[in-house]
Amino acid sequence: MLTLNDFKGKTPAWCPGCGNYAILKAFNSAMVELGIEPHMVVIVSGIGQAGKFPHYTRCNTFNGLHGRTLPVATGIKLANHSLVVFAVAGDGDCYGEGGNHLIHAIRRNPNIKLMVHNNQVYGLTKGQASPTTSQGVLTKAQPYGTLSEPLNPVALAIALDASFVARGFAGLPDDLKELIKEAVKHRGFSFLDILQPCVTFNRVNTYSWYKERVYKIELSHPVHDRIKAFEKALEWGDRIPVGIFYRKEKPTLEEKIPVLKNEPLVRQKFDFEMAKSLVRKIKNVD
Ligand SMILES: Cc1ncc(C[n+]2csc(CCOP(=O)(O)OP(=O)(O)O)c2C)c(N)n1
Ligand code: SF4
Repeated sequence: MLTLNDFKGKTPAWCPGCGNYAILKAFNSAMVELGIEPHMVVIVSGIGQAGKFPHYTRCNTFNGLHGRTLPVATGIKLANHSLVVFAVAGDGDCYGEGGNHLIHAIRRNPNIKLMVHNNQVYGLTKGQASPTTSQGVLTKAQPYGTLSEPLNPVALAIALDASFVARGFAGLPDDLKELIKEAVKHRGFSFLDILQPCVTFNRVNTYSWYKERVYKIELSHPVHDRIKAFEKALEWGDRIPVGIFYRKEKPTLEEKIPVLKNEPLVRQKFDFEMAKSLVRKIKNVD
């Protein structure tokens, strides 16, 4: 029987109290409860505090360039779609450096699970403003206040008609675990924005700041209604909703590719003669 010990990785080097610990525990517990063994999982990350996540659990991992988690995760899923593929990123990593990849991953709808550790700062590089920092917030790099308006990632995902859009909070770890389980069970691209207090560099969006505002989305919320989901996504301020905003059934990228119908690409026999003839055709030597 699977236990949390099966997912035990290296000891985290995160600051004591960092919201990342709760996300790690919620992830490991979700895998145990779903009965998914570590060798069936691949976690892809980029650079940052969130980017270290795969080292602290025990699964297959790929730690790549800042902002490039989604194309790598998509490639892995296409090579072997029997694996459970996660992309893990910080808000800077996913909404800043990797923002363009987020848009196109949503359009393609690969069956991969994205967890964004949204601490509203660039944590690893000492707390400068990220795309989700509120306007006016002072940081060491923005001593006169952040100039730009913040990005609303949940509203963006719904506007792009993503097939699963949810927001979790590190201060509600049991609910977060359930959201991760729902994201895994969803057939298609699952987008999970996770509010993660950075206790060292974000002195505005603290645990208590969130606890005063975060509320769970009502059971009556119609998750298949895109307009209602969008209205809910625009709530940010005195009240911040967490839970599943939007859900839609649509074909995944893998399902749209005929060659993947029979079995994962990685198990298919490579037809060397056909490859040679294709190369000849491309080079125009036939
Ligand atoms: C292309 C590129 N730009 C900038 C950096 C420098 N850099 C490394 S980590 C980091 C911040 C990471 O912040 P975020 O993605 O929000 O993750 P967190 O550390 O907060 O989890 C930056 C800017 C880099 N490594 N590569
Ligand atoms: S700097 Fe912030 S995000 Fe990084 S480990 Fe410390 S508390 Fe966590």
